[in-house]
Amino acid sequence: MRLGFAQCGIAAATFLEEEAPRLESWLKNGHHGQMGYMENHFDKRLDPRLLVDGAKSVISLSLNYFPMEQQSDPEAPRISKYAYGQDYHTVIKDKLSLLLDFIRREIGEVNGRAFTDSAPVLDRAWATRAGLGWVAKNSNIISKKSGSFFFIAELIIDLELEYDQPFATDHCGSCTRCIDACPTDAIIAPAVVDGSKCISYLTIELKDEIPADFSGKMQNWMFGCDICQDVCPWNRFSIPHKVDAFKPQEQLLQMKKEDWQDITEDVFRVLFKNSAVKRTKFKGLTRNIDFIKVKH
Ligand code: B12
Ligand code: SF4
Ligand code: SF4
Repeated sequence: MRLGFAQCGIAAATFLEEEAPRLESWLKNGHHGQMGYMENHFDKRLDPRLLVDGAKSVISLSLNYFPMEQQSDPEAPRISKYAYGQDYHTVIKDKLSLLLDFIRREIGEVNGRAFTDSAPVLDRAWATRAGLGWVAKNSNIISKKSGSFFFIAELIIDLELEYDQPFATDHCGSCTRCIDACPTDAIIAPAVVDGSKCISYLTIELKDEIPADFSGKMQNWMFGCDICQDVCPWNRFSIPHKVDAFKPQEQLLQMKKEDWQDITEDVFRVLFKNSAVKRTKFKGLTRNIDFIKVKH
């Protein structure tokens, strides 16, 4: 695809019947922790027709973010691969708006909206329905071709299209590597993650202090966590992305353990100018660095 998306599939815009009780019990059990936004728009999250007038189709797209580069100091606090470059929300929204323009030029007036991550849309449920991959035990969508290091985005439009077959098979088999490797036991059952225990939540979403129970369990992650994907055999097939905007700054890769511990707000601003890491703010990132400083 010219816009750089790796996969594309289409599903009919209908009510997500199977997912409704799963989402409800996830929320009831408090697995969203302090992510209050997950409690909002319950009905919209399960029915795209409530988000876009006359919605008929959900076009799901995946964008690879697997980086070629790594942080050079193995002792440096770790940043999740998805946040190495520029904020994916902006990068993907720009691509989706080009795609919507293209559809409008080719077909005519189409009512549609672009979504990725932040809206009340169950990105993973739509990706499986569109045939992009299966919901794996670590709850990520895995593609047989490329593993799981990709973002998911949607265009919800009022055009009826030809629909893909949902991805109905599971290729995790008897493997449990991700469940065994998760240091905080956040994967409480196959495909169910207690968000409030996930390092990604603790380092990015949680606004308070990180609870002491997690001391010694963070495995040096200061922003996000890739463990359950790094150990997954399907990610042996990951190939580096070709998105210039996702390329990390050299300075970010070269930062040593001590540089992170001494980071100033000015350096933070330069390093993370257009990055998703800005979400934690300087205060959040330094809280994380301090938390893992003594014991990982
Ligand atoms: C909230 C959130 C989080 C929370 C909670 C995670 C979670 N598992 O729910 C936290 C902060 C912990 C988090 C972490 C991460 N996240 Co996040 N997150 C989201 C967000 C905003 C909502 C997810 C959600 O609705 N959760 C509620 C649960 C109930 O829904 P769900 O996990 O999607 O599961 C549904 C399906 O799995 C379905 N299902 C289908 N078949 C089956 C079978 C069974 C047996 C079961 C039980 C369920 C099931 O049921 C569920 C309800 O519909 C989405 C973006 C979006 N708008 O969808 C990104 C998203 C899921 N995150 C993403 C990423 C990349 C991550 C991280 C890898 C980031 C990182 N490196 O730190 C980690 C991975 C952690 C993990 N193992 O899940 C990507 C996943 C891409 C992919 N390939 O799957 C998404 C889709 C963002 C995007 N647009 O690309 N995330
Ligand atoms: S991202 Fe890390 S903490 Fe979260 S479920 Fe995966 S391994 Fe566990
Ligand atoms: S590590 Fe194993 S169980 Fe976990 S997602 Fe990968 S294949 Fe599935």
